[in-house]
Amino acid sequence: DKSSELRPTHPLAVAPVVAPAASVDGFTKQFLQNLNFDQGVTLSTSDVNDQYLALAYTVRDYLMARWFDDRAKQKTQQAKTVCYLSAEYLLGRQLDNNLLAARLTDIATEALAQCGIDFDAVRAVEIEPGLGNGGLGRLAACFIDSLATMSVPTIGYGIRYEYGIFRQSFADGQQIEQPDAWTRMGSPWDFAHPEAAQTISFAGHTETYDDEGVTRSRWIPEWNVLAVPYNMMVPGYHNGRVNTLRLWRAVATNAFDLHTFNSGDYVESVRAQTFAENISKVLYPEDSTPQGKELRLQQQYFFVAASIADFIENVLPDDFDLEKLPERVIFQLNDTHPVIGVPELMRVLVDEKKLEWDAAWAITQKCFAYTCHTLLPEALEVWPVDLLGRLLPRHLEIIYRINDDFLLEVRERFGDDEMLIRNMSIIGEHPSRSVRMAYLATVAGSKVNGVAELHSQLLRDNVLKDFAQMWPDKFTNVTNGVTPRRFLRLANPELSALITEALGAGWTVDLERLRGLEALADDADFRERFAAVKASNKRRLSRVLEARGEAPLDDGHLLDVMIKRLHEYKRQTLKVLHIVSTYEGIVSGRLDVDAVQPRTFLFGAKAAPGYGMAKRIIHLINAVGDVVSADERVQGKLKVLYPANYNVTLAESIIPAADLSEQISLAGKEASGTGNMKLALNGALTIGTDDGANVEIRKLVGDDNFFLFGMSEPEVEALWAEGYRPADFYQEDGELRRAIDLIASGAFSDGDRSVFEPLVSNLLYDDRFMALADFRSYLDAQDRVDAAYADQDAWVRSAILNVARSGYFSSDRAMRDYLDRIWHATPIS
Ligand code: 6GP
Repeated sequence: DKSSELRPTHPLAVAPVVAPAASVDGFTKQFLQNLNFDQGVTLSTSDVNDQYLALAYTVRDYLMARWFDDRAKQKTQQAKTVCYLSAEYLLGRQLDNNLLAARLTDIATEALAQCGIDFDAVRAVEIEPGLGNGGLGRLAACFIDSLATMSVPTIGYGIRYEYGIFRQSFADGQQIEQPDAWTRMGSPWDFAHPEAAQTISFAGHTETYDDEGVTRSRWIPEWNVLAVPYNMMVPGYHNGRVNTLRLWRAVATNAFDLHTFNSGDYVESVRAQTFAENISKVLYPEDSTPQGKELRLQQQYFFVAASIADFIENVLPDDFDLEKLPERVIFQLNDTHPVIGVPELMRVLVDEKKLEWDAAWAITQKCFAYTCHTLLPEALEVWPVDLLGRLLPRHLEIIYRINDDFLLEVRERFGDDEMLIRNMSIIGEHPSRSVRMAYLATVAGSKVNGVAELHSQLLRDNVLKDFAQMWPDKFTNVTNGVTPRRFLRLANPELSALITEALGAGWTVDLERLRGLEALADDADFRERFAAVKASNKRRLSRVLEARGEAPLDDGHLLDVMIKRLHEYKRQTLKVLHIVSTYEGIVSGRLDVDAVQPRTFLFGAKAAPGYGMAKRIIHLINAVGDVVSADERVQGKLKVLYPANYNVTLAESIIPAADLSEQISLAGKEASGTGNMKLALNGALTIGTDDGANVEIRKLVGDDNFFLFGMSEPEVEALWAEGYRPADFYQEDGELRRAIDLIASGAFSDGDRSVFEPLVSNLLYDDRFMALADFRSYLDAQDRVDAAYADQDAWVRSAILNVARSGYFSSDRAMRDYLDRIWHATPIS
């Protein structure tokens, strides 16, 4: 038989794949080979992008053998796999992270030097894959890093958007968006597998049929698209493990629209293909405020259906008994975006695998868990019933059935309380019939978690109150975390070296060890070295800014940073009011300019392109910055910097340099925040409200090392209930009045009062996020900041204590909490 003839016999063909020698010579050889044979250039004819790509291929070559092993194990092992379903992964640059994980940084540095190549120039050409908007996407990236580092079998599933989050620039201070063609110069970190594509269907109708005496449903779809997987390596830190991030790209099936084609309109029939490929074309740039567009639902179903099919068909062994599915997988729903996976798994189990409904539902409920990342009511996704029914008719039927069964259960438990039934129904009736995805996720999920203690409590008390009463044990909290590899070890090499010298190297995977720094906070020599690192990081940031054509940083300035998406609830406007008020104080003579603490206010933020108010706030920040930075009366004491296109890469330069971290959302609105953790971990002190994870940061670092201000969440509620009138605060506070009047007067818009009028009247007559109510308290806290900064020794001590006490905010700890409380999975060797 022919198959025996074709068995491999060559020794190399049957040997396991091995990595190249981990030496400078081995690395150099591999690198030059990749330059020659993959890039098709010699060293002398190569340009910096060739060098970057060849270097990336070389790093891959070292990780490859372990990746093969770990993927093979996934089939044979009995361990449970975490399938993280997320529409966003905000990965940041890969090169340095992967070198670090594979212990290749020093070898690569030496190898490139021996090739006469400037490593920093090579690093600089990498375009980060910006496949996410903000916190939710970056969290997913931190989580998969931690899971790999902890040797937990994991597949991250998502979408390979052709265009990630837009590139931001400013024209006359206003945001301009440009498409982010991140793969334009090559994408060396992912591997396309068109042969492993899944066919994903849409639209059409459903019908019932007789299946040997059983009436079953089936879906007759109208059109298909191929989901082509792109695999990326997710290397663990120094543990040899390589997990997989599998991102799906939409490609048209080769089934042309035959009717159009035969009618002779070739061009029209090709257009049908581009229609299908639109699905993975672009990341929706909305953050915390979904638009409810049909294409978005297509994206969600597309990646979730492909992922579930992939896991069942390709990751599980053949003939796997699906009753045992919960032993082998947990699908973690990163917010509501992947929740359509719930009816999809039901459809697969009931329609395709022919399981009984009840058995399928029991399996499904154990296979999903849901993380909520917001509290804003407008951020909870709902899909109009007619839209969902048109695109996914069978799924709508399944959702109705899930809802019927669920409401029956509610009646059994709580009686015929029609109000309660209406409030809890997965189908909302007002303003029009729609599917409430958060409710579907809550009903289906084995667990529901918020992302900080306060947030989880508010979910239980408000947003999902009825559900929490029905199923108290379903609800839990896992406070977010950030990866110490990227956000301390890579972003802050000098502080990392100082910490390693003091505590040994183990802190990178056991961040609680930073506690050991507490004792050193009282050591004058250590404080001096810590301060020297901060100063050096400021110089580094200054060089980065200059290279981008921005103003450099001034010596002796307190660096005050607010980096996060532009959103009204985050209250960048409150920050602007502080700046304008200080400026107004100087120019009016109320403040003695010689006594003012020099400060640089640094903003980094993108606004959703359709979010008018957020874009006006960007304009205001830039306008205020131009005037304040240039006014001679200020004598250079206040500078405002707003580098365009804030992203992960820029964050890695800003965070280590920051002195003060602005976390000033209205209490009860920021689910957690993770920038707050990164900044504290790098020795910035926080000025913040009692919101999100700030609450936990303050508890851990101590009141003396945190500047708390503003209303608490219950106080916010009370003021709303009483009737909030922002104009009253304006009338009563002279400084606030003068700051707002200055903006209204046209002082920042060449005398044109109309430019910021909508913003001013919004503050005075609406102010949903109560900036005016917290203004006085905020300014008082800023005075405390200035006073504290004047005592540098005490400030540095506080900064060290912030680092020492932030170990809890490692995403490794967060992953342990998920494993224990939600996933019931364990690391494997
Ligand atoms: C964000 C939350 O706003 C932020 O507070 C949190 O730290 C982060 O998620 C990670 O949990 N939410 C989003 O980015 C979002 O799109 C729907 O929520």
